[in-house]
Amino acid sequence: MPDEDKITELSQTIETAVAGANSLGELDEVRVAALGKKGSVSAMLATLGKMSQDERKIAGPKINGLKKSISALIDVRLAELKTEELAKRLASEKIDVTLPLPAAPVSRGRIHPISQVIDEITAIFSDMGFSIAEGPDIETDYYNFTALNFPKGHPAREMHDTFFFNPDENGERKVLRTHTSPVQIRTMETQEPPIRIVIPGRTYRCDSDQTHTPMFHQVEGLVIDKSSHIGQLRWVLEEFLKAFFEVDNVVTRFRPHFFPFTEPSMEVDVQCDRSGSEVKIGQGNDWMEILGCGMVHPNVLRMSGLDPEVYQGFAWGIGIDRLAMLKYGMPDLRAFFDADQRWLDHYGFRPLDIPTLFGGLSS
Ligand code: 2NL
Repeated sequence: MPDEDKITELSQTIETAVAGANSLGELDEVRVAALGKKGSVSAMLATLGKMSQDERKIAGPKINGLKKSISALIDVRLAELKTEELAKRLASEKIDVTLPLPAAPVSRGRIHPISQVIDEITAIFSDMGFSIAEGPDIETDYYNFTALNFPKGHPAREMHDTFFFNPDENGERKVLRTHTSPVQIRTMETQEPPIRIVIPGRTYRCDSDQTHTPMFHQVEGLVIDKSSHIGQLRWVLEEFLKAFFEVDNVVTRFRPHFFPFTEPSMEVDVQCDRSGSEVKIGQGNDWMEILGCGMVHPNVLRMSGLDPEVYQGFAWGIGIDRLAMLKYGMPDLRAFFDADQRWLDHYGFRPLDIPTLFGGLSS
């Protein structure tokens, strides 16, 4: 049986340790060493089991008393230490509420000019009643060429600087689409006219120099109805150009051209002013080629399951990257794909400034 002295001695040792604990961590160590499963007080309590009943009657209340008093002591010291730590924090942590807030991630990020221009273009055409369509970047030879009236073996297939995949077991080569036109073919195959769609997306040609990148962006449009005509084509394109360049007037010039998928085919120039450092659309005496268009070739309609005696339509294609360079005065196409944070900080757009016709496209 532990005698009175031993209990007093243990009590004093623990009291000293509690008083000497100068942090919450240290105090917890003292608590575990005394009251924990393997603690000194617990060990003393365990000796009760080996005592006779008479001994236990005397020793029991004493050891339990020790446990209680130590517990209470620890609680008091705990409260003291907490108060001290809070006082220390209050003294050391000061907030200057007059400092400017650091920008939240959502406002620090920037939208790439190409994404911005795609959003602007889709906002304009949506407002005119067009739907937005998308399709795969990897296409079959059929959707990229055959269905678009490129005859098999026609040099135009090579002229597109196509990226070909290795032939499969049937000898068929998939391609990276050289234009977004395959999406129009897929739409004509599956949807009943009237069709009014625009297709923004990535396109690929094996070409790389100051004005060409192997991956670039295109937006194409397609309208199919029973009486679609070139007058409507011209209206749609001019309305688009005015809205996109945010000017009241554009003057266009339609020149005859050749594309396999349209007949007649045209290239469109816009009047512009090149006298300053930037090209200005809607004024001046120069011309600049901006897009290609035409009436959908009867062969293309037929191959997509539409009767050219019933339906006719028009289509156009525009390079998005050049449109972005023109509108936002970015001189070098290659910078678009350099992922240079400084460039993006300068030319990028704020994420919450979503382009709308009523709110302003680029304001
Ligand atoms: C250009 C010319 C053009 C089209 C794209 C098209 C698509 C179908 C049928 C007929 Cl499915 N045409 N697309 C038509 C004319 C021109 O793009 O120079 N783009 C940058």
